[in-house]
Amino acid sequence: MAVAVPVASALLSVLAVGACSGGGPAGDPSESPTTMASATVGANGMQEITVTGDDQLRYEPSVIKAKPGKLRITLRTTGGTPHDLEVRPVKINTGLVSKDQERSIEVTLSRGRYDFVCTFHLTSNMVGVIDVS
Ligand SMILES: [Cu+2]
Repeated sequence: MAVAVPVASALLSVLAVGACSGGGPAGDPSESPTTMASATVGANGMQEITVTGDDQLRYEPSVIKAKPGKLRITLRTTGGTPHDLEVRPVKINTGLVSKDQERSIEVTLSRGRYDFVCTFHLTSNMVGVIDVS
């Protein structure tokens, strides 16, 4: 029983507050370069990865390689545009992360590919993938 759902649900109320953005033009749909990084294993045996979100509405890395098991994902926002990070199939969300802040979530994943998205910038294709193998 190592599921981190309570943390995520506690953060959802924060999300609802910031959900109404201006909805301006989506900007240029320039091809977002795909960057890849592997999760590292911390002293406690848990896999960890830090993902940044920037003002170009991109995640870095956008592809996370991990092994099956527990993975801690930390989202750090580097620009003035706040972001969140939601692992789609399991609906675990960091909540809104403002400039120079970071928040972590823990997910337990088996083999497969899992989409993660910024729920605020989904239409700008701010997405990534966790590749568990
Ligand atoms: Cu975003």
